[in-house]
Parts: sequence; C-alpha cells; structure tokens
Amino acid sequence: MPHPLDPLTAEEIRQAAGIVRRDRGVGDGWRFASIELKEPSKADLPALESGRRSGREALAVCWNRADGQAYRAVVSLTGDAVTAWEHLPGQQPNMTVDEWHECDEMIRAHPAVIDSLGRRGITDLSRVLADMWAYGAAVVPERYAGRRIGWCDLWYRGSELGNPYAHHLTGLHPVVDLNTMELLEIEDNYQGGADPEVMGEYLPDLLPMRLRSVAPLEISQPDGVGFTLDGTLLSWQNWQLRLGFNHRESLVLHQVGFQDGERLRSVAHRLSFAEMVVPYRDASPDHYRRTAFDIGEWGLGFMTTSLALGCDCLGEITYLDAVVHDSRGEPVTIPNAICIHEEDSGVLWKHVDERAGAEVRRARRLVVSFHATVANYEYLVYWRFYQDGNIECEVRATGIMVTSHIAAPGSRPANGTVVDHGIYAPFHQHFIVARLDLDVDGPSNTVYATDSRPAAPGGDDPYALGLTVESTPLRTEAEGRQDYDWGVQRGWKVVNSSVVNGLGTPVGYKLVPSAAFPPLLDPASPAFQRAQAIGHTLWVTPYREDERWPCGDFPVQAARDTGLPVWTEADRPIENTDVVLWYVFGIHHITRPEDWPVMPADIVSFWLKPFGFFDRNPALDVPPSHHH
Ligand SMILES: [Cu+2]
Repeated sequence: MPHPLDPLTAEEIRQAAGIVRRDRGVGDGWRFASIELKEPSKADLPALESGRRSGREALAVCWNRADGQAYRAVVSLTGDAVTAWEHLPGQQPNMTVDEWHECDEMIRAHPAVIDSLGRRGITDLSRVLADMWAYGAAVVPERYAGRRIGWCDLWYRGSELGNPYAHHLTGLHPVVDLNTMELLEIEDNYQGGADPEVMGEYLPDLLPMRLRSVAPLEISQPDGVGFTLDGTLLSWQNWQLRLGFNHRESLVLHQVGFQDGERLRSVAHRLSFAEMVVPYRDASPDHYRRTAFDIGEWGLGFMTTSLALGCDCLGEITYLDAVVHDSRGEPVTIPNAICIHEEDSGVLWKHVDERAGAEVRRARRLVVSFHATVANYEYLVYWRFYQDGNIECEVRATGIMVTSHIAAPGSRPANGTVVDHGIYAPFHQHFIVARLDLDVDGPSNTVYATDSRPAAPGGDDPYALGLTVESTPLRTEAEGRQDYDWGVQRGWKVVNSSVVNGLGTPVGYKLVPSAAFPPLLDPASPAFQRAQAIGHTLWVTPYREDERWPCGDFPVQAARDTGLPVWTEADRPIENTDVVLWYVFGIHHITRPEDWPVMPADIVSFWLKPFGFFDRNPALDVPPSHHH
C-alpha cells in the first residue's frame, strides 16, 4: 500500500501529463515545468493514512511555447480529471533540463557563435560548452521584456575530458529566446589575446602531480544495518521518519518522530530546503546577471545525481531511486538518488572515575543524504539523526567555481580573488532557506527568541556573575522576523506549552543557529528585491498548505520576492499555533586559490536539539561497545 505522502511514481507522472494533455489541449508545442505529488494537507492526512479516505492528486505546471502562457493544473489521478486549471499570466515557470541541453546544442551549431569562436582560435566545437543561466527581471534587456530569455557563458575544455569549466571565454555571451530556441544576440567583447595558462584539471590522468598513497579504510557491519526501511518509512533506534522527494526540494523528510517509551513523539511534520539564492557580487559584464535560484529556477530534485558506493557513501548503504520527468512529461528515474546509512560519530558521552574506571559510549548517527549538481557546483545535503535526540543538517558545497579572465595582466579584481594565472573567481554567497515545519509534541507551538544576558553588578550579585537567558515569545509574524545576534548568543526555542516534561517545564526543541550571515546587499538592489527572504536569519509563519516557496512560486525573471515578505505583511499571529520556521543559512564565499580547480567541500550546518523535550540525557541506555 503506498502512503499518501509517497512521491509520484513514474506511472503516475505519465498519467498526470496524459490527463492534462487530453483535457486541456496541451500539445507538442508545450513544456511541462513540473509534475509532483500534491501533498495532502495536514488536516486531510489522518483520514488518508487510515484509509477512511482515498485519492491521489498531482500538481503540474506547464506552458505553451507559442504564446508563453503558463498554467498550473491540479490533476486527480484517482478521478482521471483536471480538477483545477489556473492561468499564470506574466509568470515564467522553472527552467528545464531540456531547455539547457537544447540551448547548448543550438548555440554550438550557430554560425554566428562559430564565427566568434573562430576569432578566438577555437574550431573544435566538441570541446565547447554553452552554460545557460536564467535572468532576473531587472537585467532582462527591455527589448526582450515578456519573453523567456536565457543567457549563456561559453566554456572550452582543454582536452576531450578536461574540466568543462576551466577555460572561460570571457566577454562572449549569447542571449537566447528559450521558447523559440533562437539566438537573439551575441555579446562579444573579445579584445584579442590568448587564453590564460591555467592548471584547471582534476582528473588523475590530467594532473601534473602523482597521486599520494593512502591506506585502505573500510566500514563493515557484519550483522547488517540497524535501520529498517518499509516503503518510505525509515526507522532507526528511537527515530522514525518518512522519506519524500520532489523536483524542487529533492529530499523531503516527513513525520519525524522519536519513540520515547510507549509514546511516538512528534518532532517535525516536514523538513526540506525550499530555496537557494546565489548572488554573485561582481558587477562586471561577465557576472552582473549571475543571481542563481538553484531551487526555484532549476530544482534540487531535477539536479539530484546518482550516488556511487564506496565513493559518495561508505559502509552498508541502502539507496532509494527517485523519479522526476522531462519537459514532455515523460518520467526520468534517478537511480541511487537518496542514500541511507549509519555512521560512527566519535564519543557520545564519557566519564573516567577513580573507582569505576572509564565509562564511554560511542555515538552513532543515521544519515539520509542526496547530492545535487547544478551545472558547475555541487551541493551535498546530509540530514543526521543522533541517539541523544539531536538532528543535524549539514551542507557541503563543492564543484567548480565560476571564473573569468582578469581585466589586465597583473591586475587585482575588486570583487573576487585571483585563483590561477590570469583568472579570478568572483565573490558570491549561497543562501539556503530551510523550511522547518516543526510539530513539537503536536502542532500547537510557540517560538521563543533566547538571548543570554550578563547581570549588572549590585544587589545580591556583587561580583556581577549572573547570566540569565531572556526568552521572548514571538507573537506575530513581524516579531517572527529574526536576525542572528552573536553578542547575545541568540537561539530559537520551539515550545509546546500544553505538554510538560517530568520536571514540570514545557517541552521544546531548539534551533541552534550556525552558518548564518547577513546579505550585505543594498535593500533597493534588484538582487535583494527578488530574494528578500535572505534579509533575515529566521522567519516564522503560521502553517499554510500553499506557502511553500520563500522567494515566490516562480523566481525566473521575477522582479520581487512574492513569498515570505508578502505572506508576512499580514502580520498573522504565530503564538500557540502550527508554526513553520524558515531558517536562512549557507556559505559566504570569499573565494580562495585553494578552492581551485575543484573546491574542497566547504561545510556548514545547523542543529535542532531537544531542550526539555526529555527529562534527562536520552542516550543513557546506549550500550557500551566491545573492546578490541
Ligand atoms: Cu561558492
């Protein structure tokens, strides 16, 4: 029996596209931008889970290439009908992988491009790559307003399997109408000169040095793994959760709970990444259009790549496939898309006593992860569940930085770092918005900002030693807009005031912030206007089924953020209700020579930690390991 939160199967994707085609005249000149499960609302879920009700729905976005008009359909798979058909005037749906490939092919065969390349001495077109980017509204040339526009970088491989992003053809940028797939114009600022001499390779055969030797390291679980996977339901030690997936968020964690004695206690209803904004902070002609929305424009699910045993994941691994689709609505399976395994995690707790000796427990964690490759960059996402009730969300950014030629020999760019002879990597930021629908022992929660404050001298504290924690309930959405404050070690506690622990205090989970950084963008700048969600570390909203995308449903060519800043204008109450936390974190990437030619993973994370959720250390019952 499939669970109501299970992602659409290949057959269901095909069926949804077929119904839309049949009932709405969606023909060959159209593209499907997205087809996904329309997740049942929280209110409907219990009846669907118990089988008292049935029904599967899909949500599809498609557009007509002939007139550029986009539509959003709700499709009843059980009822074999389109039940809602919404016209989306002026909206550009997400970019598709098909457009990226078709654009690359068209560009590389275009006589005008071949001509431009020839002037640079490039004649082997098999080594050329046209990497297409989406626009923001403010930088779409006025003459193309309203059209679906892409712009490209051209890159040249040094050899057949050479790094595709090592040699930028600086100054050369084709601009494309993606609906007609025609070249509109070529910006070409080539002023002569040869390609800089860089060492941009990472394949062992292409490296100038020999590989170092390393001793084998293997992980074995001779008695098998400690988790069970039943359909999409994952159980490990006290943790239980359900795995979901869609084109945009990639991995989704549903119904995360902790078995505490007889009680399966809810921690979160749904955890995912809802947006990623990457503004490049360099105004030069090669980089000023570069503000990527890797989730809203391209989709982490579409970008999810297959994992390899022993390389991406070590040990006893269970993989799950995922299904996305192409722009014709045909399903595309990503084998080994999600990795599930256990890891040793050092020491969990320890004490050495004179009499009893050393008592030590090793920590173990359950890891659920996926990797996404968004053109030159990779994002590796790890959700980790620990024996002491902690949840860690880690992101590793790796892959290849965007580079271009420096302005003149020996010059130093103002907004980037020289990373090889003659090339620099512009500064940029990766803002990730995690959507955390926590339900701590049930949906009615209140978020508190917790600030640490030192005591003032005087009274019964003459030495001014006292440290207090000021907990401020966030009562409305305006109060829910929170910024990190290192000076008071600010954190946020999600509390259920109607459930108390054995000590008589309300139970809670704490969002422990890290990797938070300010946008450092002029609020009036177009990049910020499109992504106002990155203006705060935390936003808190009341749960609404249709509030999913913090920078708006359709960031492609958008002028403003129609997500969080618009929803929260109503300043709705968020006290003692079903809240959603939107945590903004990521990587402030001041580029380094050491990030070139392939970047060692930059690692950031945040934590969710029980705070009075348990009465004591919940990992006292972890058994000791055997001596060897
Ligand atoms: Cu970066």
